[in-house]
Amino acid sequence: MVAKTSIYEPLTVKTLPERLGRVSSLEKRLGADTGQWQCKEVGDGNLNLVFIVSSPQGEVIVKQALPYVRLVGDSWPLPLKRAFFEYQALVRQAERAPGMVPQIYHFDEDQAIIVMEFFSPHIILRQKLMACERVEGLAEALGTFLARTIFRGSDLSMETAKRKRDVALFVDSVEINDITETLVFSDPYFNAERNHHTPGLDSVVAQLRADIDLKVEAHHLKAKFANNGETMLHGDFHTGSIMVTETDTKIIDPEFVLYGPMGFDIGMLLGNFWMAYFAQAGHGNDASYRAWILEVTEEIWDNFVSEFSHLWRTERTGMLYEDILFEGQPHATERALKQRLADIWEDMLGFAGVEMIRRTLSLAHIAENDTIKDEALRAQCEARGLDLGRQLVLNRACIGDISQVTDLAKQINKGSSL
Ligand code: SR1
Ligand code: MG
Repeated sequence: MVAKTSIYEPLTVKTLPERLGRVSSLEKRLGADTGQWQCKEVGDGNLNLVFIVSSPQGEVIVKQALPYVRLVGDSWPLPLKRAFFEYQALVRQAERAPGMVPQIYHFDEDQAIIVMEFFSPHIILRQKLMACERVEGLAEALGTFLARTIFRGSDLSMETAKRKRDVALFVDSVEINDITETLVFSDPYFNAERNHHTPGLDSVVAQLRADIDLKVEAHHLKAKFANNGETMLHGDFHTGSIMVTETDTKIIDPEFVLYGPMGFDIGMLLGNFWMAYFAQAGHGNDASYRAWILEVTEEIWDNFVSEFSHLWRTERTGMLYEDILFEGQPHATERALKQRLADIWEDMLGFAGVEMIRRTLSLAHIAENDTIKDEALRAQCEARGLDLGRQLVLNRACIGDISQVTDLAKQINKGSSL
């Protein structure tokens, strides 16, 4: 029997009700009368179409991949299969960290469409950080999510054949991985075509690109990213992939999913918090709010360590550090756990550093900096981020704990990195 396929066509607010009106899972949530459906295209990311579809009965999100990078246009083609990888990632994240990611209502592979739960009244965390608003329980939610997905997607937990099949599945996301490999680890270190930066940074950028040690270290991190498939990562875990209310935290958008090093998601996340900290000078600049951002970074790491350690002690069912070799002897694995955490810590610092550099010099920047209208002030905030990013990459083996990064960030924030 030949599989049924349908020719891909991008949705519009006009065609969506008619095209999705007969999907039973949508009918169940929105009602059968598509005349009552309201569609709004809200995609503000770099890649996809995103619609909020509402009716008197309910609301859903409809996300559709475009066959190119939306930020750049059709001169940069990008395969639709990323929707398939996102779908597969969401299924796995929901199993490993229940309640943290949107429920999937419908998936159409040919049309690259995922229909999923709409989180309301949540907003993107980046917006919250720019509005200087706190989120209760943020660090605990993020640290725990990271530990659960990182631990449970690895050989520490999974049945090894299953993990190997997953590695093979996600390794096919070549073009998406290429975006990260290029934009994060290579482009910032030379005058790449898609780069751009705030003009006031010219001399800092020249110094940074002349820093061969930095380039070499960034490339060691690239090798680790590309060749060290330790666990299933979200792959794009910045503050734009997190939705929050005052008291609730959810994770979205894992289309950059890949098997990679355990420190990557945490590094990307903390790097984005540290940039948000420096950007505060352009968003209210309240000392207690700045302190809160740094507290959150410390607590994310602490929560990650504590949940990861708990899972290590209670759920180590995979082929690594088997019970029979350790507790069974009896030789506790505490030493091995400490060493694994030390490796993750060092990688995390390096990935945070390269993320801070790429979000300032490469293609996709962060709203916290982009929305600072005063160019001189923006350059100062960005220069401080570059300063910390560079130090994290170069000195990652000598930074002992997270309070040292907090102190360094505070010290950099007092001076001029220009
Ligand atoms: C061309 S895509 C640029 C960036 O947007 C995504 O959110 C990822 O962060 C990617 O690096
Ligand atoms: Mg995204």
